[in-house]
Amino acid sequence: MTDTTSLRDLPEWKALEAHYAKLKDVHLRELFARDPGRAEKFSLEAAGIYFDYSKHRITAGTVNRLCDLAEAAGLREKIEAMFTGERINLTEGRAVLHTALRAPKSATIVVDGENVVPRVHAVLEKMETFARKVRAGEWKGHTGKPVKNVVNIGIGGSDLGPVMAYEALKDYGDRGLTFRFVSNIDGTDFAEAVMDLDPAETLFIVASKTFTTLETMTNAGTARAWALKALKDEAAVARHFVAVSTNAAKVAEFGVDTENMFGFWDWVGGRYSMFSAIGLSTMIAIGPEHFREMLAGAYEMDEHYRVAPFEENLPALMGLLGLWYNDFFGAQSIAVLPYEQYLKRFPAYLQQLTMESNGKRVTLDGRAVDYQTGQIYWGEPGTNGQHSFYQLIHQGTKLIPCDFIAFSKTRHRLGRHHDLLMANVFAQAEALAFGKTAEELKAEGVKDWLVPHRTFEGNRPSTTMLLDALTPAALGRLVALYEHSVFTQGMIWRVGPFDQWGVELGKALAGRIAPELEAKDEPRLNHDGSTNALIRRYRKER
Ligand code: G6Q
Repeated sequence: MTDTTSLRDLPEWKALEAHYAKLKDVHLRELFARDPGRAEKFSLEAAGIYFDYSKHRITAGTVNRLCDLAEAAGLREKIEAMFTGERINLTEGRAVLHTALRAPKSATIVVDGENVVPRVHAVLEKMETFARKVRAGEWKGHTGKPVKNVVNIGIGGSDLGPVMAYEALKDYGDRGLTFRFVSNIDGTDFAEAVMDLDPAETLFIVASKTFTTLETMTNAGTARAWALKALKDEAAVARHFVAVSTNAAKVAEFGVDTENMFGFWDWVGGRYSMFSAIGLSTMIAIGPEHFREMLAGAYEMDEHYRVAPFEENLPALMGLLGLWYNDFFGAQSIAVLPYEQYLKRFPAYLQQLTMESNGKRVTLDGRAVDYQTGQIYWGEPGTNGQHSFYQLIHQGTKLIPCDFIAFSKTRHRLGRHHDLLMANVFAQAEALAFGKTAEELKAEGVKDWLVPHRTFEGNRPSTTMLLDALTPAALGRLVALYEHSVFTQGMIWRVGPFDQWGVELGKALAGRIAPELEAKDEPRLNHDGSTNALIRRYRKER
């Protein structure tokens, strides 16, 4: 494949276009009626995930053609390039090695002539020693009281993974410890997080890859002032603050002893960093053994992605199915619907992972794309979503493929709750796919004028992922599944999933306006009329 031709000129893309034209009006009812073996044919089990994709608007021919496109895009070689540490993050000149974070100690992954695996494991061991001390009450605060509260200060990739994992695995956690996550520059976030905490028992983890991010550094400064106001001694900083960063110089400048710094590397992207030292809060919450299980789960998915043929490869299939709807059916979004309360932050986590990665409009060689790239990911845990936005998915005018995520076992077997929860997830996927026809309604005696309102078109696609239980390993597998699905799509769309210039823009823009808001004398404003007026009004009212 030469990059001078558009993706849309590839014969494999054209084959999909022609195939789409034939399949677009075929109903899932018909596809299931035609093939009694469809459910078996289009379901897979790998790395502990039963992946039912039979309720998608596909045939065996669709899967073959999508896999041909992946081959033509050089996906196989690109996967290998990522896993072996090539600098595939071109715009930042970096390797992309979040997979090295979960590689076993015996693995060898070389970047710039150095095997990075021993460094990964050295940090893991340092985290473990620290986590054990905090969990055992041996990490004492400045006044000698053991630490009971852990506050993670970070934003974006340094927040969403840790808070999601904490919530997901809360029931594996030490309930004697309190965890809070502060991310927003809005002072309310910090104020509310510490309101009921005793500074003498509180440990702050300042998590920032760069240690320059405005929100995090502002919150960290506020945290230091809050702690010192009570503890009244600069020396307390060493007992109440630890840092997770790639930037030792900045950490030292902030006043954290670099002995209490947990490092990672430029080849770990922020939104891919929850398995690095950025996961320190997770490890303190669930303990080192469970953290290792989470890593092992992710590694299992990594190995599956690396070796399985695309037709049997969960992340590849997931990415290709997303692309099928995005680029051929014109679907703009995907709903992620975990039927598991502990995964309540999973959709928010995925939004960053997917949209910051593939929300790009130019290819890696800088040409504007002439096809759709990154989809909008959104969702809420079931069954709550059913009483809110599912209406639009069932009967609205938009096509929204759904990812249902469910678990056969619950941590809380209370009466019929779990069976009812599962009944709901199965029923939703069934109703979306098969709908309810006017004939069926009439046969039920529904009055004619009501029939259009109560008709469900169906033919709304979904994947159902069924896992045994939400364990640390299962969470690791799920996260790696989505990470690699994003990679699959990014490589086919030819975009760079590992940079985020849009985020950098935000960082720069706010820096320009802040002094204008804070200036004593009326500043000379050079923005557009709207922005100037907003700034003036705020200055008057603040
Ligand atoms: C993630 C993004 C972004 C980043 C935050 C925090 O991929 O780069 O969300 O994680 O901006 O950055 P720091 O960790 O450097 O504070």
